[in-house]
Amino acid sequence: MKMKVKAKFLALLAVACASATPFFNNDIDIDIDIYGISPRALPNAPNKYAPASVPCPSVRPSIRSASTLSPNETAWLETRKKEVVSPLTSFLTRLNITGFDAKAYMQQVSSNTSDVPTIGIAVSGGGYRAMLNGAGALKAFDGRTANSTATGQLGGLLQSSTYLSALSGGGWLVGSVFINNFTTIQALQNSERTWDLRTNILEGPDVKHLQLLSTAEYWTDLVKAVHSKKHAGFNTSITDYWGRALSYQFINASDGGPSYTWSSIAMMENFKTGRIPMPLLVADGRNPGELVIGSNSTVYEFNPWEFGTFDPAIYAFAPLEYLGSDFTDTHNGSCVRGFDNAGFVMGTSSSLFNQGLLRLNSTSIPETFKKAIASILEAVGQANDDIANYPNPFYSYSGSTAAISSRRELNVVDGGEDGQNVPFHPLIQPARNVDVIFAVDSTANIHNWPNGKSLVRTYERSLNSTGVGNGTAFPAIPDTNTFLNLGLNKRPTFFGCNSWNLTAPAPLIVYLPNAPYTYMSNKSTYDLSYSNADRDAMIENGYNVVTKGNSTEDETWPACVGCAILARSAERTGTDLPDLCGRCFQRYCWNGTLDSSEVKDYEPALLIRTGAAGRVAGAPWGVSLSALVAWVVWM
Ligand SMILES: *[C@@H]1O[C@H](CO)[C@@H](O)[C@H](O)[C@H]1NC(C)=O
Ligand SMILES: *[C@@H]1O[C@H](CO)[C@@H](O)[C@H](O)[C@H]1NC(C)=O
Ligand SMILES: *[C@@H]1O[C@H](CO)[C@@H](O)[C@H](O)[C@H]1NC(C)=O
Ligand SMILES: *[C@@H]1O[C@H](CO)[C@@H](O)[C@H](O)[C@H]1NC(C)=O
Ligand SMILES: *[C@@H]1O[C@H](CO)[C@@H](O)[C@H](O)[C@H]1NC(C)=O
Ligand SMILES: *[C@@H]1O[C@H](CO)[C@@H](O)[C@H](O)[C@H]1NC(C)=O
Ligand SMILES: *[C@@H]1O[C@H](CO)[C@@H](O)[C@H](O)[C@H]1NC(C)=O
Ligand SMILES: *[C@@H]1O[C@H](CO)[C@@H](O)[C@H](O)[C@H]1NC(C)=O
Ligand SMILES: *[C@@H]1O[C@H](CO)[C@@H](O)[C@H](O)[C@H]1NC(C)=O
Ligand SMILES: *[C@@H]1O[C@H](CO)[C@@H](O)[C@H](O)[C@H]1NC(C)=O
Ligand SMILES: *[C@@H]1O[C@H](CO)[C@@H](O)[C@H](O)[C@H]1NC(C)=O
Ligand SMILES: CC(=O)N[C@H]1CO[C@H](CO)[C@@H](O)[C@@H]1O
Repeated sequence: MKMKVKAKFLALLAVACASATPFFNNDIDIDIDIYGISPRALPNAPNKYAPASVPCPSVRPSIRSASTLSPNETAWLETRKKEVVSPLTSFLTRLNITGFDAKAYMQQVSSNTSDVPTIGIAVSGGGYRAMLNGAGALKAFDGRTANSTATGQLGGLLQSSTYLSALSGGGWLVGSVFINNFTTIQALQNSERTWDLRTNILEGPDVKHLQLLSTAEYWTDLVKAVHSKKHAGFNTSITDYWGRALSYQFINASDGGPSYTWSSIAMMENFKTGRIPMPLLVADGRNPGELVIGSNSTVYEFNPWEFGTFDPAIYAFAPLEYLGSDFTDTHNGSCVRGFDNAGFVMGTSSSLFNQGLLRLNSTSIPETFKKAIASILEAVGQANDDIANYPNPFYSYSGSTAAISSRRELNVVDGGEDGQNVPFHPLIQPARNVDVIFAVDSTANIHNWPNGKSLVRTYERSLNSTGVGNGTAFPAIPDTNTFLNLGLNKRPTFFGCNSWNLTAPAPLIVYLPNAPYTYMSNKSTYDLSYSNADRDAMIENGYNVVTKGNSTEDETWPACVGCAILARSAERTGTDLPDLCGRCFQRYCWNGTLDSSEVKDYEPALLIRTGAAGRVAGAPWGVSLSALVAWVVWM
């Protein structure tokens, strides 16, 4: 059976490749809202997936130093800061912080926007597990979710946030939400054209009856798109195929929306007017043959306007819309647009999964099929199969190191490869002044549960403040054994409660580790298909993780979330928080205690065993079936 599945797929690949041309005649690109999701931002690329030369705008796009935020972000923040006042006031009021007049406080601080709490949300990587667990968190934080504004729930936090960062599988979540016009998780679940994870991504979407798309046609489309980029003169890599494939699952548009760009988010009406948070995707830098370790990686961000990094090796940003252009001082030709394809950006941040595509080739399959694959995926060395090729925007940029400025190409890899799998980096930049970060961690450390390692990595990196940390600060984080021994990976934990114990201003971290509330959500990172029931149970579990089972585990949890949000702001304004907050910090803050003794194992059981989700989790089929599917396809 195993062989048969592979052979079938490879045969289709061969067909797609050999007979590519006849399929290349349906260029109709229609986006009609027939599935309940509004058409999203802007399909504004000049030539679909292929980047194209365009006249440069009157002010030539250029590289700028990272010493300040971009003028675009600075202007947007002004707008956003005013917009969050109303949702944050309602949210804090609903949280029922006894002894604290949220309305009066918000009224007081709204006269000076720098006193208003700046909230960030960070969603970790970890494949579909991370996407779905993160989706549960966002669904719980989203005031548009049914019942989320009821007592004991956290709806409204998303509307009160300024930043939403993600990487890898978390990036699939954030990309799905933003590219589809800041849609809701429920809409992504309901739509027939998004988040259908029942079929493996290699076979294409299971909407054949709607799109008349067979697996062969699907692959033909992927190949056609990537070749169009190549013919436009750009180096391609496996990440291009991967990004195209992801788009069919995440972008609600014909042919996986080849014209949607990440930079078009900046042009969305609700974003421009500051009504939704700013999305940030994270990726790492790595040159061929190099190792990236947490303490010396270059961490890039894609924000709606720019691509670049605050790290000292580059310390610069390039205009995202014009990525692929020649930014050297002497250049005066045309510019390039359309390089920042939304799927390609999501694919870049999750390029670790490219290895799945390659593994197919390294088996005992007939030679003809291997050749077909080789011509599709191109010959890349095993060591570089996770690399996304970018024309180096920092080529000859004098502010970057010689190792960077001398390269024509920039190699960008999965944002989790340095072990910092929770994308704190953009949110701990001093220029952004974030007060509190809700960190949703779905990392696979021990039996696919997190053990705090991602936080340890970010903490260690921040300790080299004059080096690679470049002025960032992070609260003290204990070792991973302490996480397990004290159960800090099982329930929400706050880090950095005592700002006097910090070496420099740093946000308070509300750590929200993936844990089994109503479902055993420790699915393998390489589980690449989920039934709708499993998908929804994962999302519901994520919802319960961040709300502590809608506060059934602790009825003061919502108020404690409020205290965490207010902590830094109250300090700035010299405001005393009520006794309730003191009790919250006593309960949820890590207080410096260590227990580093060796941990034998960690296999938690379900916390809440009620409802349909609990029953699904109890059935052995849920886990073994998806594991089997993954094995059949990938091994
Ligand atoms: C995006 O969503 C907003 C809010 O729901 C809506 O007002 C707007 O019309 C939508 N934009 C598009 C292009 O569909
Ligand atoms: C970013 O700011 C520049 C001016 O500083 C402006 O020309 C450009 O239109 C802005 N970009 C967006 C997407 O708003
Ligand atoms: C608010 O909290 C108090 C105790 O701190 C509790 O008595 C009251 O019922 C709560 N109100 C709501 C609406 O949950
Ligand atoms: C606004 O608040 C910040 C931080 O609390 C303070 O530094 C600044 O002086 C205030 N600005 C005004 C105009 O009061
Ligand atoms: C919302 O709450 C109502 C009343 O408690 C309940 O009937 C309904 O099923 C809930 N909806 C969801 C989506 O939980
Ligand atoms: C990071 O450290 C490793 C091991 O010391 C080294 O091989 C690599 O070149 C370094 N990478 C960067 C970006 O400095
Ligand atoms: C896959 O196998 C073919 C045939 O053996 C080979 O030519 C090609 O280089 C391989 N591709 C990769 C990416 O290893
Ligand atoms: C700090 O970073 C600098 C530059 O990246 C590096 O040379 C130095 O070895 C680092 N120090 C530590 C203690 O890691
Ligand atoms: C919490 O509320 C959400 C949405 O109403 C629901 O899906 C979930 O099952 C609830 N959790 C518990 C433990 O009842
Ligand atoms: C710190 O927390 C540990 C458990 O995590 C607890 O045993 C200890 O009593 C706490 N210490 C203080 C001073 O609160
Ligand atoms: C306070 O800071 C020290 C030194 O950075 C650290 O070892 C300790 O764990 C911190 N305590 C808390 C509660 O964060
Ligand atoms: C705060 C801090 O150390 N900033 C430095 C970050 O890196 C750039 C480039 O090396 C320096 O110019 C900044 O001073």
